[in-house]
Amino acid sequence: MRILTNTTSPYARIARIALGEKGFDLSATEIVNPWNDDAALLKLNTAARVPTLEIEGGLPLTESLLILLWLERTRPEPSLLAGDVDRIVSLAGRAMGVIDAQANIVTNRMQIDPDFAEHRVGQRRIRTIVNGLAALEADPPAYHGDTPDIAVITAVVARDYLDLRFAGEPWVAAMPRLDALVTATADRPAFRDTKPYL
Ligand SMILES: N[C@@H](CCC(=O)N[C@@H](CS)C(=O)NCC(=O)O)C(=O)O
Repeated sequence: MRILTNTTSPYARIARIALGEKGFDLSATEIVNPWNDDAALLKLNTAARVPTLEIEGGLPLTESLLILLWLERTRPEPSLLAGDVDRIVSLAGRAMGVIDAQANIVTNRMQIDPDFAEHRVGQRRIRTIVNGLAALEADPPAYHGDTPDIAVITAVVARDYLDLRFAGEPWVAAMPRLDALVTATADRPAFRDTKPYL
């Protein structure tokens, strides 16, 4: 098994954390630049996006949440959905909304228009980030020190990605409870080894 990733993608980080928490060996991780149409990536994934996971037999798996679905089915323990599954999925959806808005702004700023965030759609994306993080801060996912569920994973990924890409923006608010979640999970190898960097 090998995973193609870059060092920044929140989607790839979600898959990598899940794989790590499930006990998969990620030494075959390959760093690629999806925007350069890396040949190995294009061969496996017509969308040329990370994460792309090549499983035994060479089959490519793509889409972070589908990779989580596949993982829960093929290696159920430890579960990333243990506990109140309704609440976990609901909170993870909220965090994914934040991550999608973050990635949308970053992509548009880098690839199309540095002023994207000033436009109407950019403003909507910022609103999603601000309101989504505020809601998660008001009612954060619970972490008890054992295997984190997907609500914890996605909330931590969203919080860390905010720091990576949006530090210093005027609309970024304090979020001590989400920061505490980041701190509480920081020493877990799956989180520590996938901390994003530019
Ligand atoms: N829905 C996909 C999104 C993956 C995605 O957009 N990855 C970005 C990096 S953050 C990428 O590879 N972008 C390259 C491109 O869009 O061409 C998932 O959940 O895995």
